[in-house]
Amino acid sequence: MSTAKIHPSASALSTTIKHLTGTLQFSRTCTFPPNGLAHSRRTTHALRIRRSLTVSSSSVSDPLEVCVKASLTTPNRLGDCPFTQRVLLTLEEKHLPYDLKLVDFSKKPEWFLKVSPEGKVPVIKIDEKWIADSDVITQALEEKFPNPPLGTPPEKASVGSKIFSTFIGFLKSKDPNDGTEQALLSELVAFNDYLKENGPFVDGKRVSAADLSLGPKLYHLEISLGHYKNWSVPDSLPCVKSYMKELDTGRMIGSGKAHEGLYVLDAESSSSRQALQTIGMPGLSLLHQWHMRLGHPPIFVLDKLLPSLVKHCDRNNFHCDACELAKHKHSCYPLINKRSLFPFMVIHSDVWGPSRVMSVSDCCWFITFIDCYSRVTWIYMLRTKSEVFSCFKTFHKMVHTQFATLITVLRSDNGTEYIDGDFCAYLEEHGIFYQTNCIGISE
Ligand SMILES: N[C@@H](CCC(=O)N[C@@H](CS)C(=O)NCC(=O)O)C(=O)O
Repeated sequence: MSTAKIHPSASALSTTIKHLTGTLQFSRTCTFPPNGLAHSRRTTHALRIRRSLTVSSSSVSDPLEVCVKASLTTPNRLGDCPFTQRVLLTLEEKHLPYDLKLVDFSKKPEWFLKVSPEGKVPVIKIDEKWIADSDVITQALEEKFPNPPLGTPPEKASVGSKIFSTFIGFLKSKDPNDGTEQALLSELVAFNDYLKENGPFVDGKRVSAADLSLGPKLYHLEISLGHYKNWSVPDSLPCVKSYMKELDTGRMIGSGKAHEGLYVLDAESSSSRQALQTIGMPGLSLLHQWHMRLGHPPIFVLDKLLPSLVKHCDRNNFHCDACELAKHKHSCYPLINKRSLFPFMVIHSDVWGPSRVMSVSDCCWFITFIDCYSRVTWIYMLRTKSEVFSCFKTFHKMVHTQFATLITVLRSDNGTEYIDGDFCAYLEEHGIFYQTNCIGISE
């Protein structure tokens, strides 16, 4: 049996790192798509670090320039590099503006190789000097911008420090029995035990540089191992799991135990009660509120789920605007009251059927021709839909003979019956334009 934790989707006092799309200007938000894992089932998940804001007394007027790896799959997006994420999180945490310089790793430009001879990211420009390596960068940022302080006490600095190297070992291993998985697990178990005693963060209640380094690495670990090895951090390590979540979304508001594929909430615990709370809507019946909470099931389903509530409800008076609107194919068109300039200039046509009841002449379809100028309507009964073309020819001849005029436009709803076979050729031959609107729409 495993445990799931439930987290709120947003926290009011939060800094979110989201991807910068379009212009690559400083923003308080930028995301970390798992670059190179375009087919991962978790590619849409982005690393988000949300915590209470601290007020920084340091200030820089110009954004700091940071070279980062560009996504290999999506133009103008940040690629996946936990070292870069560590630096960006540090900048965010210290409220320092920055400018991202995306580097195309498939063709590293000359200017980049000049500032980073090893060709590695991240690289940052501080006091007109380019500095490489996330360890050196975060140290330099701490010295130059000490507030808020992010330093980790020396005795805690090595907590979790072997997780990344053992993860790489397991990721690269081809032999499932070579002990690399066990090595990673041992590191994660040790980290779980540490958090249980000292957490929720490495330095207790305070986020420190160690978390900003470890968080992106754990995120990278989850995405890569999930994608390449279908492996995830086991449920038996709840402190590591909530640490990752804590860095991702903020508070935990409830927990549930996995049971036969479902996470069952303990309704008695106060945190779960909070998670289960829904907002009551004054003016709406209880049944309607449950209808909305449960995803708008039909009344007969509600009857099975909540018989005592449905029993007291007048079924005929149970209406839900959202359900009705969801069934509408399209909204109404505004009346424009436009008509053609002379009779038979535009003919609107539509086919209807098949009718369940045959006519006395064995027809179950009909076609309408409406003159746009006069709104006079001709209806022809059809035995099959394939008679549409011959019927139109009959109508066309009738117009020509009886009214001594020409049809210039035939308009229908894009139904295939009007473009099949020789129909198009016939229209072309007689100089009739064929115009369409959306299928299923007669307006
Ligand atoms: N120790 C460096 C490691 C930086 C690193 O390995 N960066 C990778 C990207 S995640 C890189 O730039 N590799 C060069 C390449 O792939 O060509 C740090 O902490 O910044």
